[in-house]
Amino acid sequence: MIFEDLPTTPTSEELLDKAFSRAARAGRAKSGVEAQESMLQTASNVLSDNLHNVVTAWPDFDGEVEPFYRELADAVVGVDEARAHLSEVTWASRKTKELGREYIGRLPRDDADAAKKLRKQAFARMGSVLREVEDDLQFLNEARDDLKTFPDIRPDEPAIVVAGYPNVGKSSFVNDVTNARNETAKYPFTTKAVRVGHVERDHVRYQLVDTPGLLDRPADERNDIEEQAVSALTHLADAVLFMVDASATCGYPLDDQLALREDVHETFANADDDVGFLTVCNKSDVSTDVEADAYMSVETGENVDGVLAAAVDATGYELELPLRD
Ligand SMILES: Nc1nc2c(ncn2[C@@H]2O[C@H](COP(=O)(O)OP(=O)(O)O)[C@@H](O)[C@H]2O)c(=O)[nH]1
Ligand SMILES: [Mg+2]
Repeated sequence: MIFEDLPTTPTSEELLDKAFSRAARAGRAKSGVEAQESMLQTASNVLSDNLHNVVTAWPDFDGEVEPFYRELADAVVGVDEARAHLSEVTWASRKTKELGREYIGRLPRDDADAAKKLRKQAFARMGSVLREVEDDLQFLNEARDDLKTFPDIRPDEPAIVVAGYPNVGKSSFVNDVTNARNETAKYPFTTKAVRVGHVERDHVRYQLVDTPGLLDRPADERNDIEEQAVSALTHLADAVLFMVDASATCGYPLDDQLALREDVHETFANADDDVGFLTVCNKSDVSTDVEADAYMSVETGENVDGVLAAAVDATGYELELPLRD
């Protein structure tokens, strides 16, 4: 996952502590004007390099970040906002470097007291530069904490997104056919865990993505962030498996379930007219009283494999493989 390796962002306070304590150590190794010069050089390097590293730790949102993750990142932290904060930090990195150069150039050759005064002045100015980017560093650190919690979904592997009202059996299905139990992660904007399970067919690894809190209720009940997250999912999905419970023991009338199906179908079809769409009636042990592409019971195991095979088919992924008859 592209945001997994983002390091913690240091605070202004931490950076200044680090820079000034290293500078003090460097100063103690020398004397007179040289000591002041060494302190200036050290503080300027530590600040400038660390600020630069904060910026380079972030991926390029236009180049390296897959549309799915980019849109999710945009929903959660705001890509333009993150960019603006990063460019402030770039400014601070340059500024602390420049201040070091400027003050080293102004140091007198033989007046240690005057040199010390200038060095202190430079440190004070570096301190104000760091205070100016305090909020930017804090924003980036919080953004990093949010982005790190993204579920590990692989944009390069075909994905089957599982949708449908709560309690129709989505998680039961994903758990049953995959090894999903241990692969859950929370989106920062929902308290519910996203389940991603994997299953291999003909040497291709398929992902089954269960998205509680997003595709289990009508679109008009989603907030902006959830809406954008759904849009991010449309970049990812090769097929949608829409699950209904004709028995309505899930607690939602069948009519509502079918209305949600139209919602979800429209959302995904509008984004990508190649996306496969499969309506599956689960709980066939209780009721099959609905028109669907397939019927199964995760409870009894009836036709679960058939549904998985149909979902894999619906991704159309095999057809894209080269060297296939
Ligand atoms: N009778 C019956 N119950 C099922 C079946 N599949 C799942 N359930 C039950 O339905 C409930 C909700 O299942 P869950 O997988 O959590 O639904 P989700 O909210 O859509 O993820 C659980 O109590 C399951 O045991 C089925 O095929 N038949
Ligand atoms: Mg569930």
